[in-house]
Amino acid sequence: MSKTMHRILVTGAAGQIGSELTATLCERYGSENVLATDHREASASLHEGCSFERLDVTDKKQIEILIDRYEIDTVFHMAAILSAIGEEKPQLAWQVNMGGLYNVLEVARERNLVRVFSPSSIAVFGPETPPDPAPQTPPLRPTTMYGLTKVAGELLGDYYVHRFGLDVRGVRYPGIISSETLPGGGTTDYAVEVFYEALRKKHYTCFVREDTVLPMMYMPDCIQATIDLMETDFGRLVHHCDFNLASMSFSAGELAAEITKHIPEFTCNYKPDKRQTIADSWPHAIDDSAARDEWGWKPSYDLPSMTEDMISRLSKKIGL
Ligand code: AKB
Repeated sequence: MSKTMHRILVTGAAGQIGSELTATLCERYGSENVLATDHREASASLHEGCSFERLDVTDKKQIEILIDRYEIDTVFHMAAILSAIGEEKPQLAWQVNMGGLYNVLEVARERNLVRVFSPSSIAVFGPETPPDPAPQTPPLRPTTMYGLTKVAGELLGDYYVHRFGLDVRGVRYPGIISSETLPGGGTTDYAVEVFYEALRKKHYTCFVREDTVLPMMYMPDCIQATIDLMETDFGRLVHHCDFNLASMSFSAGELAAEITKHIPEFTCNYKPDKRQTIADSWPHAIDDSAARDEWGWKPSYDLPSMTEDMISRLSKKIGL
């Protein structure tokens, strides 16, 4: 049997996934048991209920102090520099993604924590990966700094499992589509931006080609997967830090066409920029049979149901 998570620290809690994950963890484990942290000041809604502290994950001492002060036993380590910013600032991406993860794992090892979640990404794949679908264990040769840090992060997490007996787990997130917090600095950000622009301006200029197909997932499925994996009994797991995770795959043009069903005036044009090269290096679809077999992963949303829900939530949020 796995040990139970009681006192949880979330890094990157003001980010796209971190903010919604923190809210769900508060509901599930009690907000008095969740500590949200981020390198920037978080919005007031994130503070509601749970404690918030500023945390720079590249500073190990700061992590140690918070883990001791709040008697933390579990870390969801969501802080990272994503693919597009990672190409603009590769040195920073290495420092935050590798340095931050190493610090978290070391503090977790030294204090014998119950569990660490260390997210990975479809960015671990590269142009040599079979794209339709990407298998669970192909040779991993990414061409971005972000992808490279995610491959090293998966290997490092698995090393801590086997060498030190630390319970570290992670999934390879596809592009995540969400209505609460905007993504920042990723290649798949167009799949969120398009909704805001469709509602506000009835037009979007997309930074990847119309025929660009990438694996995507709606936030409720993303949160469900994260929590399901973390609550699975350790004994069921063969993989640890590198689970492929799939939900839906569509082209930028197919997404625009789906939005047009709800907003008939919406138009989209395509002006690929340097993020196209990153998108072209990633697979179109993902084989997630290991996640399905080992911990029962099953997504709930597809392109039509995600689009309908996004439009309904964003219309309320932006007051339309
Ligand atoms: C990005 O685009 O960099 C991220 C990811 C797929 O990990 N959304």
